[in-house]
Amino acid sequence: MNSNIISQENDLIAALATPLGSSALAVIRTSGPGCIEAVAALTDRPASLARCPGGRLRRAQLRDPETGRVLDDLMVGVFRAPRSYTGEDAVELFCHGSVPGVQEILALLFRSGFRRAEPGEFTLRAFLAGKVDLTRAEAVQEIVSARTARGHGLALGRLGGSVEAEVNRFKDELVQIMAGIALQLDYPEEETGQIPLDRQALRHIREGLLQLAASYSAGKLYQEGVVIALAGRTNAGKSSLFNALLKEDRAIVSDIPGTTRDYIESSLDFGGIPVRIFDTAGLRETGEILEGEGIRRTGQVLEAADLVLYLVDGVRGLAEEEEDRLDRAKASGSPPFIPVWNKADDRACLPPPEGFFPVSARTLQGMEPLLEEVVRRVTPEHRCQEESPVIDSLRQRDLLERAAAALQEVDRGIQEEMPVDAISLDVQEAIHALGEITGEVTSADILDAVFQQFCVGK
Ligand SMILES: Nc1nc2c(ncn2[C@@H]2O[C@H](COP(=O)(O)OP(=O)(O)OP(=O)(O)O)[C@@H](O)[C@H]2O)c(=O)[nH]1
Ligand SMILES: [Mg+2]
Repeated sequence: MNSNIISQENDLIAALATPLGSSALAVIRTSGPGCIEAVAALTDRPASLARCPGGRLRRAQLRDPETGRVLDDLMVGVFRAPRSYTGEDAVELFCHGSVPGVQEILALLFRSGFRRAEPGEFTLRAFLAGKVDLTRAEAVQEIVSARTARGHGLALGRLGGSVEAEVNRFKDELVQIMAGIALQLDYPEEETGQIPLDRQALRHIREGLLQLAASYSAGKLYQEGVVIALAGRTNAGKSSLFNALLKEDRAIVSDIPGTTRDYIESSLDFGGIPVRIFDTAGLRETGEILEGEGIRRTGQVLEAADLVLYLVDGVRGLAEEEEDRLDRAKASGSPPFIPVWNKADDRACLPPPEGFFPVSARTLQGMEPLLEEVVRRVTPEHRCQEESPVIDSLRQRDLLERAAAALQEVDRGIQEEMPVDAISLDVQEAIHALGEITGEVTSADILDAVFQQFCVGK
């Protein structure tokens, strides 16, 4: 558990920063005052390592001081406070990526005064040392868990301080307004003749806050992605389209109806959006038990999907029960679907009904407009421009909304000509919420909640 890690700062921590498995290299991270000497004492060159300037790499042998046994021949990266990730003295061990080797080195460190680092503890220390604000600290984990290049790029922007800068800009404006109010409160008898609260400016800030809050849906989209399912009657060409989208021969295609019995899942990158795509069993009334089970599972996949591509075999045309099914789905809006008219390459293909996208899973004709429609449908209203920051933290979104709600109260207060000191409380509430986003004001509970989501070694 992460609780109390704040009170434990300054002790020596260590953790594996790379996945445990066979690899060329593994990186073990350590941090804490005195950690350079502590690691140096476990090597064949304790004195020279202990004197090593920060930002240098040294080759050394790691030895168990009790037995003298060599555990690894490795590179030691030395960082001196405050010029390290955590702001403390820190050592990174670049050792061979052997599972038992890494475990032995960690065990040696834990016998030698180091404690196993909690998830996110290195970044927590960086935050407590004032090296990063909370939005940048959160971005570290968001980078690690990014699933597409676009998601990665957005998180990298946040690490660069895009969200911090935006939030601070709003906060500074509010602090200015607050200063004006304070002046008014200090000299109430002096009629300055000015309205101390610029309603227009406040509304502008509120809109900006809401816009940043709304970018969460885009941030979440690029980070968590969407589920797309292919559905339709047997032989409509779902598996063929699935393979065409994946550009690999993944699902079995045949002209025997009921080829796909269970759903098949794969991952794709659609314009930077991570997509989990499902090929499902064809829908039809069936007496066969196995196929019935497949259709039942198809139902589950369709319920969970963010978007369904509903395929119709354009040569066979729409079945009556199919028309009903689509009408019902359209009326209820659930699940959201795009109707697709497949086999457009076939001479016998009928003209597609209104609203259908004609494609051929075989020749790939019509695929581009279909894919554009898919991206359009899964992209939220908030079209994020390349430059504007996008948030990916529910915590940040809630606080932005809280600040915006407080500003709405301010606006109402002005409208109702409430006393300035009452109004100022809401301005303060908005400032406080923004301060919580960057971690300027924060509690141990909040930090626990944020850093618990991290990987160990980050
Ligand atoms: N001409 C033509 N034939 C296609 C196209 N797409 C699929 N087919 C053929 O249609 C038949 C069924 O294709 P599948 O992809 O297996 O269809 P499915 O919807 O997955 O079928 P089930 O798994 O049985 O539900 C196969 O013979 C495919 O070669 C297309 O775009 N054009
Ligand atoms: Mg199939």
